[in-house]
Amino acid sequence: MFKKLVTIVLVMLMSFLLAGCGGSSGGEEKKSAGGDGTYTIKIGSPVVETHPAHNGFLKFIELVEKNSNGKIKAELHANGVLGGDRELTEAVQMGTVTMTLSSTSPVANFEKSFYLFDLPFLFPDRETAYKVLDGPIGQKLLDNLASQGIKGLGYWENGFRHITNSKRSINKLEDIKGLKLRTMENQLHMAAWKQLGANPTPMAFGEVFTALQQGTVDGQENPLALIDSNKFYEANKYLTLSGHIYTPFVIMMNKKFFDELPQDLQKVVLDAVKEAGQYQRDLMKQQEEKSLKVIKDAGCVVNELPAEEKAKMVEALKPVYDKGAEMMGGRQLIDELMAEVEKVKK
Ligand code: TK8
Repeated sequence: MFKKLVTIVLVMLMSFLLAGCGGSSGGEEKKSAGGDGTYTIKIGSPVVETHPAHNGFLKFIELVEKNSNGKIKAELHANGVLGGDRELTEAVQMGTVTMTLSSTSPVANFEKSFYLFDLPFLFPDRETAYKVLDGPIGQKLLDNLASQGIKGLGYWENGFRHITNSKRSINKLEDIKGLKLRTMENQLHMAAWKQLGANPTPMAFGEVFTALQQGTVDGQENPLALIDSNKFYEANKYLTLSGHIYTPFVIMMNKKFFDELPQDLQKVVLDAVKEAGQYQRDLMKQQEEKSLKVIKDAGCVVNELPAEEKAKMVEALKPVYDKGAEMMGGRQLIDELMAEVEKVKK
């Protein structure tokens, strides 16, 4: 009898202790606030500290800490130490990281509407890209992330993508044929390079430099600032300025964390992302010329894809739009975006 009583008491004690650990005290939803009522944003960044997106995060931190009167604190884990685009997006979904940025291309594997920005030659210039991204279509895609447990906060700039390789200058479209090109982990990018006769190899960004150095791939394509910050020019002698796709960075936060912020602090976060984004975009414009000079001074052979070849590339990549419509479940978003581009472009 005594033994039975002890067992019942022990079981009751264990269940009380477990409830204390697993649930939140008082039964209300577990809040993101720390014991002192402050909120800590743990930021994971996949880019190196010499890239303007790092400065963008530093500006964001300065703004949220100042404008929240210290109620929000932020810590930045840079240089991809917490992972690349995919790992960080998954970490934000789980809440083990509060906030990150990623190129939109890998995010398309989580939310298919983001394939929209992988369509070639979508934007004539960066100002048009900004207006579309900061307008209703950009907002629609940010809202679509909610189904993934992610609060889309805004867009910063990665930029127009150009091709580097170790084999040859690309002076005409045929020169692309047979090149082993690293692509982002994105089916539309792979389809585009296959369409041009290259051999696309999808790979996380953090593996690219080694793959180029070891010759696993002949080349890759990225904006100038990343070719510079990640020193791809050390492994690739040839740079062809093609500008074939404009890739945004999408700024993402764990949705539960954002929803649990008081409304005034939600506005502080959104305003800080917007202001830091404007700052980062301005830095990117200045960086472009600097990066091109670094690449040229490193001895790279740099050429602009001739206009007539670019026109052939645009024509050759038209089927990618059909593939994009298939991936996104219809052409509606594409048609909306192209109408928006016509409306806002200079
Ligand atoms: C950085 C990547 C990079 C992207 C790529 O994490 O993977 O080539 O352009 O910016 O998102």
